[in-house]
Amino acid sequence: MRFVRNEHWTRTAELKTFQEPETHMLNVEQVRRDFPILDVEAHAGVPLIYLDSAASSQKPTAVIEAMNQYYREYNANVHRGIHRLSEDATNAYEEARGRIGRFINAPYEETIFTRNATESINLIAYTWGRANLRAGDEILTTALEHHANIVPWQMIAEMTGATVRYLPFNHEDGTLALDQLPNYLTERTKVFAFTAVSNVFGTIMPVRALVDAAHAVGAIAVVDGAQAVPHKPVDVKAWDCDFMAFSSHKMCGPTGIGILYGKRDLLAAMPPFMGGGDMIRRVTLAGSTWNDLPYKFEAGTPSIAEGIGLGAAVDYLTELGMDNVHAHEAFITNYALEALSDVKGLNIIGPPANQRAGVAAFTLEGVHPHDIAQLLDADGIAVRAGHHCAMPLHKELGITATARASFYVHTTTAEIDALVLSLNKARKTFGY
Ligand code: 7TS
Repeated sequence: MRFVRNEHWTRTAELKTFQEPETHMLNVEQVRRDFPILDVEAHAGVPLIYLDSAASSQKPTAVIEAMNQYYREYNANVHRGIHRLSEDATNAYEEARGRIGRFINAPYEETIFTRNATESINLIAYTWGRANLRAGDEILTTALEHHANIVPWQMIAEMTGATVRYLPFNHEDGTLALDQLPNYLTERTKVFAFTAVSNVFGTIMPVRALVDAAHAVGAIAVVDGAQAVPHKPVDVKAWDCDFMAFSSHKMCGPTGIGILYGKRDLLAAMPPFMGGGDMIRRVTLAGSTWNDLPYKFEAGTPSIAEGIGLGAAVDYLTELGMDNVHAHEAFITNYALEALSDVKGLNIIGPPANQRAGVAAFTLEGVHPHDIAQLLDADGIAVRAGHHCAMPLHKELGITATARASFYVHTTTAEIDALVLSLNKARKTFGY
């Protein structure tokens, strides 16, 4: 047992002692100095405890500065001018693409800039889906997905006459009901779209096994990597997935930019997503031909500062080491699950710590998740409350909402201790 004292807290709490794993190599105090927002007070005199990285991560100085530098020193459009600024901007933007691709082991021409994971999945549904799906075909996704991996498939099913099916999950631990997979993944299935990590349960999915199962019935495998790429090493070639989507803003990068990875042959055979500048080779009044990959899928002036910012985020995470990022989150998640289990009436949904990424969604008996979030906010603690864009998941569980704490490279055990104290306070406020 040890006593933990957090500057912000006037009382001390008795909490369990955890041994830091040997692979845990992040110097968290040093990491915290990289994030200027962590010095900002949530309210006057109340320090910020940011436990909402699964919704959007905070940004290190290196990312903010890379974007500032672009605007201050070489702001210009890319792929167009032959003047110095435009050349510098093009080089920085395209070099960022190369580094982002290497981060997930994707070749340059298979690394497509989009606005976010949502747009990446829509791009696949609208282009690959419209060209390849017809009545009688099935799209398989799962009942625990984020809406971004459900709604585009429903829309494309409506357009093509295909049917969407949903692999159930095990309610007690938030894992997929893999024993039922043969009933859902059949020769009618043309696409199997699933998340690598659940944004609510935190479940880490067996991606390679699911990809192999999809390929065994002749389906393509689409991986939603939005909650995976920011938190652990990801290698799209080792996964052998056909497509993978993720967002910059959840991995220390800016909003407004994301990535679609796709296998070259599939991308080459797909029609473009949007038409306009940059995505064409030649335009005549009679018709147009398309640019090479990856530009064929990138119509119009892109998010240049954001691409450069994501490149800086990838550099930052690479410098920390993704194995270390993952190890730190595993340590914090383990600590959090133990510490939260001491809060009376608190029920955490999802798997045990060893199968879970840095997410803990929970209910607290007698306190609505929105009230939890509001009471935590008064103590400077930022969590998300609601359905987390996973309404079917919550409906399956028979609940409307949960509160969710999520962790990242800067999360400390002291912050978890503060969360536990604040939740106990909330419980007492509501008379439980
Ligand atoms: N897929 C998963 C698994 C996600 O968690 C999210 C965002 C998305 C896709 C969509 O990402 P976007 O950047 O395109 O919006 N998840 C959350 C969340 O859990 N809380 O806020 C956003």
